[in-house]
Amino acid sequence: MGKDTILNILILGMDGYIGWSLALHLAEKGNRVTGIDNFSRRRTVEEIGSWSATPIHSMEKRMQVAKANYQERIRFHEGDLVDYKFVSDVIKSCKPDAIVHLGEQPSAPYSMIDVAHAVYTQQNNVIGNLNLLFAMRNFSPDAHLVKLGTMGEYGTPPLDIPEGFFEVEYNGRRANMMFPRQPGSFYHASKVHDTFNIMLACRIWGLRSTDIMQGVVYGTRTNEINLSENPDLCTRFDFDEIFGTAINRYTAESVIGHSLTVYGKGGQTRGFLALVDSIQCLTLICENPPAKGEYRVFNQIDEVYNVTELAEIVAKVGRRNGLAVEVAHVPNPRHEAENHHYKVEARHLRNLGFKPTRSLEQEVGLMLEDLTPFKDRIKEKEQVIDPKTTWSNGQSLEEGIQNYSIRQNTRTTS
Ligand code: NAD
Ligand code: USQ
Repeated sequence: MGKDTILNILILGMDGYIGWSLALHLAEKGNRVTGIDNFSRRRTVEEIGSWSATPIHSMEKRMQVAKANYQERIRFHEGDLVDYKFVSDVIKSCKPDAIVHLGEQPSAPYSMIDVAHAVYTQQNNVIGNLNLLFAMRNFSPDAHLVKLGTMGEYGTPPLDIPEGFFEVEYNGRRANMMFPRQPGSFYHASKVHDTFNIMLACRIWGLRSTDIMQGVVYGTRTNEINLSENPDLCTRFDFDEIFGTAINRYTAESVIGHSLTVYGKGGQTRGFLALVDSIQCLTLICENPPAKGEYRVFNQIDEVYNVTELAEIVAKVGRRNGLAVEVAHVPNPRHEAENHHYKVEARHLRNLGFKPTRSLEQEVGLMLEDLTPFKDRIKEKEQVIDPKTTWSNGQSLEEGIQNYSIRQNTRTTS
């Protein structure tokens, strides 16, 4: 299998930030793409009183626009991974070569709001993934599971972080063992539970999987998505304290003149990856599957910075573009190390041919350009920017969701 092979690819979570971008790219390359989603991301963002800075279309409209380019090479089914019958029916009808599993609740702060949000996150993620593993065993045992885990599975240990496994010596014996996982939120913990379930399924059923420890993704553009050329195809872009991630939030903050929100001392260090490169890596992984029964782990990151350095880069690019940008240190709502060792091995993807498309600084310039037309949309929701969800005492968000219940049936276009 290589880069010219046409694949039948099932994307779980196709309506999301990465899922929609990936679907367009894989279809553009000539693959047959089937997507599923239950639109929970649209509902949870609405629940916390926010919306995507980029106005995204309903899935009906998205499919109309995509089909004009890709015809029957792209399809969509609405449904929930927590429903085993739905998952198995889709797998039976799609007969995928690869299944890219992005369909989980992806926010650490959301999982820390209170017991309902923690339980929802782990039920949704762990049970959805378990249903998938059983459906693969029963109906598609040769397919390649490309699973989105997170660098946060490892936490911030005082050792260099290898790609999944490391050699360890204990009481005079040496072995290649799984590197310890130390997740920092109930969301990150859900990914660790998935890791164990996938490893077990590969070992006992002979499934094949690439478990991706991905760093924080940022950006507005891919090869197929350019807001000024084809706004109808844009993917979502969140900037609120719950669903927005560090660089995406800093760029949205810059555009409306809100101080950049560095949490605490700001020495928290992470690996970052542009959206266009997340798509490049996922495509390479689909094109290069592991052997049957193999469970492999790839660390998927590009540049490594601490969150103060990042804010300074965004501020520098913003000022160059005429924006008045200030960096602020706000009290850290999370319970996390603010100064720590962080050195990550990430060779596998580069060995497969991954080459970063642009530097982080160049990407930030494009993001500011893309977000400026949506300044008013960001400004209208400015109240969701400053952090209110804390890790330590499990308090709920101050406003908006005290009477929380997970709404399963409301569909919105936020
Ligand atoms: P996203 O929320 O935009 O996309 C996930 C999609 O899955 C959403 O459209 C959601 O509606 C859908 N979904 C969730 N639960 C579902 C279920 N039970 N059934 C059907 N659909 C369901 O998130 P994203 O930022 O695109 O992230 C995709 C994946 O990558 C997630 O698993 C996330 O944990 C992981 N990840 C993201 C980042 C990042 O920075 N964005 C970094 C590392 C890992
Ligand atoms: N941070 C700030 N200011 C902000 C937002 C975040 O200083 O305005 C800090 C956080 O305290 C944290 C770091 O930036 O130390 C990263 O936070 P984040 O919100 O950008 O990312 P995180 O919560 O870790 O989650 C995101 C995605 C998640 C993915 C993870 C990859 O939402 O789906 O799993 O990135 S990783 O961080 O490598 O685990």
